[in-house]
Amino acid sequence: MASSTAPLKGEGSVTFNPVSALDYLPERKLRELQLARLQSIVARAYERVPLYKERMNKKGVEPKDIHSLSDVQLLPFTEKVDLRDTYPFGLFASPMREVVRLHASSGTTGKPIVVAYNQEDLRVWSSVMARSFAACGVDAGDIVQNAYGYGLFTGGLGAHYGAEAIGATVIPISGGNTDRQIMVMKDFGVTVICCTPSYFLHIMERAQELGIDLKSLPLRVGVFGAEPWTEQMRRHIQEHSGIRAYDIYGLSEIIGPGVGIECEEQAGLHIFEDHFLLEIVDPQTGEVLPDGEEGELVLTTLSKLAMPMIRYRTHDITAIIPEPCACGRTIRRIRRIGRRSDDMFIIRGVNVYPSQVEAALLQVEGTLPHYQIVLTREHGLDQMEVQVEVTPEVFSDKVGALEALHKKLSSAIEHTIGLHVKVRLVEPHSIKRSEGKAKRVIDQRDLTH
Ligand code: DLL
Repeated sequence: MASSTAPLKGEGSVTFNPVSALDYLPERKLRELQLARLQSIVARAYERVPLYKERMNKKGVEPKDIHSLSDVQLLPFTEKVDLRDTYPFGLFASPMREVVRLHASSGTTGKPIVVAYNQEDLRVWSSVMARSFAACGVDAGDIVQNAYGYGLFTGGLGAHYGAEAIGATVIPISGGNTDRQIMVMKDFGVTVICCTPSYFLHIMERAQELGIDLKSLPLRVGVFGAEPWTEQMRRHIQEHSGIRAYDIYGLSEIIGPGVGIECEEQAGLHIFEDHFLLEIVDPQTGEVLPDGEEGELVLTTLSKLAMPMIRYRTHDITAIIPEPCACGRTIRRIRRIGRRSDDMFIIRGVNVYPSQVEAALLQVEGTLPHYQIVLTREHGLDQMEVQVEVTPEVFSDKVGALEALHKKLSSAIEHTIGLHVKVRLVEPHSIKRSEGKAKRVIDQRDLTH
């Protein structure tokens, strides 16, 4: 008779081996694997998705023309608007009965974009997320509080299955209800938190108000992503909460979280190159740039079956780090994504990115990392106001301290962006906190005039 602890039929070991050999393949092997997968995914896309076939025919290229990895450059780009134009299911390469999951990402305007997974795609997604957790030192002994939103957003379920795959204990708490997050973190002995960096700031602040010192808890790792954040922000988080904060990157169109992550070196994000082919292109011309140069990240999914993405323009700005990483992984790294080519705004002719403002603010003592940028237009002239919260000590201090701080901030921002802008010091708590992706820029300009 089978013992009661024997696995049931079809039930194997569910625990993923965290040290994935795929992270350490010899360069030549990795490129061979990429090429074989590229050839097969391009053929699949061509045969099954009318938009790809049409575009490739127009460029006079066929799947059989892909002989080397650089032949990817023969292929047409795919853009977010292509997902919108084919809404909801037009880019699917699997019949609906094979599709087992849909996610959607809402844009700022109009209809969301819809993405699809079949069983194999979900397996790949769990495995890249498992490798992501492993890269930042998370393992079966960890208790993971998953505060990414569950639902159509890919963050929740993506992190969930990856953490389960390495055998960690997952708490599927989702985002929001910050007091409960803190109670759970404390009472369940949480060691790993997953959420956006801006939401973690909110958790830190609330914990302090409740008199809970995060440094005294077992919490040791944060897996933060889904929005841009800076090195200065990492430093702030690590210093004030006593954890190691890792940057994780991904996007719904490609798979969700798990396209890349930092390892324990915290020196750039390793991309899981066996599943995602990366290129950096000039955002204006689309021309491929050499390694090390900054440009727009373009990704091709090498194994996604239900919805392959060919040369997808992410609009995320980064660069390939050509040097090998000290951790020994052979999959290459990209620099932290500080900005998108489309989150830039132009003030009086100067290009400004929110991340530049964040970096400048966090250099100055006496402010809190809660800020927003308000754009207005007065008498036809663009105005930019940076609202930043100050610490309660500074706020309750004499006017002198506030004035000195104001001066320091104005000059730090001016120094970084080359423009003199309005700075408004605001009371602690007056800026809306985010539970997911933070909205840093409020554009009140009426651009129709
Ligand atoms: O944000 C997937 C995700 C969930 C990533 C949880 C990491 C953690 P989308 O909602 O489709 O997917 O948004 C994708 O968010 O193109 C970037 O502009 C931005 N983004 C994601 N991760 C980072 C990051 C998820 N680590 C878009 N740094 C991407 C900077 C990021 N920006």
